Amino acid sequence: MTGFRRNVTERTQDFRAVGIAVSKSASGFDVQLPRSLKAERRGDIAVLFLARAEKRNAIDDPTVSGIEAFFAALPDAIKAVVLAGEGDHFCSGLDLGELTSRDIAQGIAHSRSWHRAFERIEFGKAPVVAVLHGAVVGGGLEIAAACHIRVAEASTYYALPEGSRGIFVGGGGAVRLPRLIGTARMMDMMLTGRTYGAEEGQAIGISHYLVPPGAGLAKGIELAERIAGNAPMTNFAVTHVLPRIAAADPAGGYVTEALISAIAQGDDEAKARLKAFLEKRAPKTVRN
Ligand code: 1HE
Repeated sequence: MTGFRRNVTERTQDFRAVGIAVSKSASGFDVQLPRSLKAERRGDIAVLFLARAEKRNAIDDPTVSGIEAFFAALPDAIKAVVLAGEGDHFCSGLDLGELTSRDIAQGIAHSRSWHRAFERIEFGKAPVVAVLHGAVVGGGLEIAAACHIRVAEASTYYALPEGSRGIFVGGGGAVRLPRLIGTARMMDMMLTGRTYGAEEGQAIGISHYLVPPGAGLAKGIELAERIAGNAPMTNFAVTHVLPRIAAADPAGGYVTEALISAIAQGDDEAKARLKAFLEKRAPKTVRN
């Protein structure tokens, strides 16, 4: 049994313990997803849809567990993932209906379950491109922030309505969003209910790409295909090591950078790609 297969088996037992059925699904993934999630495979790209449009893709407990299970069991052959939402909105955040019955200890456990699931996105096996449209609010913005690349359609808007609901972010937003947009902007969004439209979101760095209505998925897949074409070691270095270097003290960061750059460079894939360039078989770096 390979290491990866063994990990999946162990995780499978964990997911059975929390009530997620695990089996080889029709779409070719090792996870039976809750009804609120749908997965498709397009070659070496996986597309995961938040599929609870009737509740504006509000994230309930089965969805959180399903996200964790999906990313944990991602096949080795999948080189990049696209995360999108069905219906008119990407995601309306936490399922507010579940909130009223939780005590404090359950609230902590719930927040930690989001942390685990989103950590699987941020530090998983493959880079993730989020395709955003409509409401990207509360936990919706938190899950978008856990992805590596964000494509926003023109209908996208961002909000953190936690302030007005009497709650606080709990899906890692307090860590990820200040890094993305700054603590001051996040404070403004939470204290005053300020929203940002798609163009403003692009200007302040929430999204990397701004596209016309309906063009998000195609753009997300195009980017995922480009990502999938990179050397796996480079994708690992960018998604797992770069954020750790960025969060490290500079002295530790420089050493880690030297180590990972030597590791990437020493990989056969890097050698083959450099040789291809020097032999004029690889594309030049031109403006795209
Ligand atoms: C929901 C949710 C939800 C919709 N939880 N059920 N998030 C929010 O505070 C945002 C709350 N949602 C909204 O403000 C609006 O629904 C939207 C602007 C996103 C969309 O409006 P609209 O007019 O298209 O839909 P709707 O009529 O408001 O909602 C349709 C249904 O979805 C309706 O249920 P129905 O049974 O009456 O049909 C809504 O109740 C339901 N719905 N959003 C539960 N969020 C880890 S901590 C994270 C903390 C947070 O995320 S706080 C932010 C929560």
